[in-house]
Amino acid sequence: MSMMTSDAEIEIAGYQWVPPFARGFVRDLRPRWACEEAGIPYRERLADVTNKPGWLLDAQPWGQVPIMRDGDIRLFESGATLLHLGEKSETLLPRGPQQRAAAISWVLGAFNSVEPWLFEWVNVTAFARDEEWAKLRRPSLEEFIAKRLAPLEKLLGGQDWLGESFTIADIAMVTVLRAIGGSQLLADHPATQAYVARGEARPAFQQAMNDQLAAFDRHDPPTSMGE
Ligand SMILES: N[C@@H](CCC(=O)N[C@@H](CS)C(=O)NCC(=O)O)C(=O)O
Repeated sequence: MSMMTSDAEIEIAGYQWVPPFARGFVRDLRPRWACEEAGIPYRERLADVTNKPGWLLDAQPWGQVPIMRDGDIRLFESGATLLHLGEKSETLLPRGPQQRAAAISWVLGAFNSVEPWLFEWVNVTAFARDEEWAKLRRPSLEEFIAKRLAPLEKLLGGQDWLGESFTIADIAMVTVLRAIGGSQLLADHPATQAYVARGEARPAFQQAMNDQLAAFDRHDPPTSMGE
């Protein structure tokens, strides 16, 4: 069941249209997914990525999504939205002190210690793939990423989620790892690959994804960016 409803306290901002390659990867997926897991109602507010509105530029230093409102409270950074939603729901963030500390640590670990390298990998293998520097960088980057994946592979070989139960740590890590979905790099780490698939198979993930994609279907591409 979609938790989207027009009169919800929580507002999550995303884009009304993005090019096909970006669909399903826009980071408002993270708080949407968290709301679906916890049964927290939210409303969406959609911006034009080619002509960003003042409300987005004013609320996010780099004019990016997601941003979130909760009544009068305004937040930016997808990680901050997950931590904020975690405070509202024990399903998302366990209350036991050690489990809670571990979940928060993994959220930051996903965004600080893993995501930057995977972001660079997408750059090197897709956006800049024809550049000489990208070809030169790829082997050492992949070697480095493998070192970041090794401890995950070990942990996830023995358990389904990063902690004792599914938490915002898994929303963070699964959405980060999806950047290398379908790559040999991920296939070389079968337990981690299975973990990503497990996350993506959750009904809450599917609902969040469907709701993000539905917005793109409702909007025409901006005139400056035909498909
Ligand atoms: N670290 C930020 C990254 C946000 C981000 O990269 N947003 C992308 C969409 S996934 C965006 O708005 N890109 C358009 C732009 O930068 O102009 C977060 O996690 O919230």
